[in-house]
Amino acid sequence: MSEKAKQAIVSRIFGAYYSILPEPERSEELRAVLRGRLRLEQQDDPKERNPLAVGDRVLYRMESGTHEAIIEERLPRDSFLARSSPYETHVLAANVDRAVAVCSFKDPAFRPGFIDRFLSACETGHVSPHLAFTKTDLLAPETHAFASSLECLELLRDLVDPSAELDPPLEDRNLSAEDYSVLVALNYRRLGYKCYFLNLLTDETDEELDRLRAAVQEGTTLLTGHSGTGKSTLFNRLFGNTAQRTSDVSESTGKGRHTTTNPILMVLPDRPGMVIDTPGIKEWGLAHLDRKTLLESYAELQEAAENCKFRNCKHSEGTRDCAVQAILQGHAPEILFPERQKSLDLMLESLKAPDRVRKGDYIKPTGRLRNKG
Ligand SMILES: Nc1nc2c(ncn2[C@@H]2O[C@H](COP(=O)(O)OP(=O)(O)O)[C@@H](O)[C@H]2O)c(=O)[nH]1
Ligand SMILES: [Mg+2]
Ligand SMILES: [Zn+2]
Repeated sequence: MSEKAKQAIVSRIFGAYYSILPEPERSEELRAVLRGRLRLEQQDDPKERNPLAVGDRVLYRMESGTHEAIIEERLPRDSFLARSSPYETHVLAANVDRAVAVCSFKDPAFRPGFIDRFLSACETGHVSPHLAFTKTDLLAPETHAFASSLECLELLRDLVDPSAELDPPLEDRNLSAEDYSVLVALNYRRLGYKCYFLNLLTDETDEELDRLRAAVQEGTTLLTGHSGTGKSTLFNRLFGNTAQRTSDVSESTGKGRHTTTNPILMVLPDRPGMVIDTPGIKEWGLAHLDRKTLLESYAELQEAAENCKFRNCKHSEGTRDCAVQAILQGHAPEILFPERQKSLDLMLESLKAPDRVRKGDYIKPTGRLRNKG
């Protein structure tokens, strides 16, 4: 073991062993295990499911006389994307530059709560979020008309204005569920998030798709979203079939057949970028965040949090003259969009009573943790 340790990227996790891609070639995967004590030494968060995540940069040596690598050290993370329950934190990936949430307007249904949790996870993990809204072709012609109507524009403005009196009120407007989904989606664009409205089934050239493709050329991009929203279809539209799925270590050993819930890192030939594909994710819990961090992950509250005159303010309910509370209480020139406020209320409630699991919380503890009691 006199050889110098070399650097690699974790590309897949199979419980106790890993696939790693040696740098800088990133061509052939090695099967790797952890040096014995690494698990104990390197966890930032004791609830972390695994000491390593896909995308982690590691130092390794080859075990003499074998083809197995031994991971000796995890290098510091630039960014990470995590979801959590009160019992476990699952770091989906580390060192990602951006994450794309793929959200369909229909089949499966549009879920703004998921988007808001995704955005807060990106914000707190230093990952740049992108929102790909798919299946626009399934929207009714009336909804397409609503999306470009003056009424829609006015709603985007008035729903965040506490002094505006909606006439008629929202309930009396005959907005379909689809219309409302589009309104909610357009609000993310209003907030400055990078949004793409896509019909992935047409071959016609599409400016939105080209924009997204340009955004993912370099660096590492994670794709996520519920099952069936169009992630695989989007992947193929962006990269064709040229992307090389890294060799599947599980097939050669027969183990790890039940690891489909884990993300996979892929290198893109002819391009500098890498893509991390995640399986369909049902829930995105944020139990690893505290209340202040969660509030400050909201783009609409960040400026107020910075300008809040109290140092280290927790923005607690009842704090008089707190700039964040002023927005939440409706005393600021601009308030939260109703659906954003609803998501925030639900997330704050989850943090207050962590043992009561709600819809939207990520609850599934692993067998390992369950056995520990
Ligand atoms: N109508 C419509 N169907 C789509 C669109 N994108 C994907 N689909 C279909 O939705 C289904 C699920 O897509 P898939 O890419 O497998 O979703 P994944 O589970 O997120 O990977 C497939 O039948 C796709 O053909 C779209 O923009 N419009
Ligand atoms: Mg898929
Ligand atoms: Zn404050």
